[in-house]
Amino acid sequence: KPPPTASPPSPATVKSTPTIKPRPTTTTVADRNEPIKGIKKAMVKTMTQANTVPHFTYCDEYDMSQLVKLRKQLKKQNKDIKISYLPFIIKACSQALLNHPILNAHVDSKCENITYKGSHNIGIAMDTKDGLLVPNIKNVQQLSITQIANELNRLQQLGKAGKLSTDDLTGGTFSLSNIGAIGGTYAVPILLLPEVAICALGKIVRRIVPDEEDDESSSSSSSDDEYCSYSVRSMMSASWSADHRVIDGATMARFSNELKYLLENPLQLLINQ
Ligand code: CAO
Repeated sequence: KPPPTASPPSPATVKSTPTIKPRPTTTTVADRNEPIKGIKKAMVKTMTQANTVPHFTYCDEYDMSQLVKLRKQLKKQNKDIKISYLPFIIKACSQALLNHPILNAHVDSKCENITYKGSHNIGIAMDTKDGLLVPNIKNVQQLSITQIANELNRLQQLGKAGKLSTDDLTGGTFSLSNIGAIGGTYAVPILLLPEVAICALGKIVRRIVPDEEDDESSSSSSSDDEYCSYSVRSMMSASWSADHRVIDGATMARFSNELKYLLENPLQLLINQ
């Protein structure tokens, strides 16, 4: 008799301490075959196609300390609010895209035309009970951070229930994959064609980071010939993949610098929204 199929844990329940299964009592367990169908089959097709496009990956780290503080304050003042980091990141991406419309574009299958998309329909990779799905939040450029949070919660609930609609799953123009919600520092994401850019966000981790300028409030250590001041910061990696046929590294770097500025100065993000 084949062993029961384990359904993947829902992302919100995945904690850093995994549940380790006890050692099996039987000496051998039979192999099990499973046909690849449904969403998994769709993933075979989309990923294989995407892998024919020359990608490059660009990585940076963003200091999320101020945003972590801001979200903590918000949650303290509004006990019922469900807001993760993603709504801020999604809004910041949209604000940065306004200056870099080439990253919110589609390329046709023969790579003969670029369509600069008018709406920022930002796709969010979701680890749903059916597997990897990427629903998108429509017209992010017009939404407030709270509206984005509500929409994200709606999509997450539908994903959990296996009820995402075709409308939710189509029309994306740019994508984010928050693998850090589960764990991990870096991931090389694969494009979701015909989009031209996608980012994998790592887990926000507290790290000792040297200060750029001397800051009397921070801790310090000294060695024989070197003085260094440092702080404990909440750092997040961002790994971008882009379609290298139409996007160059400099464009990606400029966009990422702008996003970094907005996330590291969240008041700027709030003023602009
Ligand atoms: N670093 C640290 N903490 C994070 C985090 C990160 N990068 N991302 C989320 N968290 C925190 C949230 O703030 C939340 O904490 P609180 O309970 O204190 O509010 C908790 O982790 C759970 O977050 P969440 O998963 O409910 O919410 P989210 O909006 O950040 O992400 C979703 C939603 C659907 C994108 C996510 O659950 C998910 O499925 N991620 C996996 C994506 C994936 O599989 N990518 C790979 C694609 S390629 O195979």
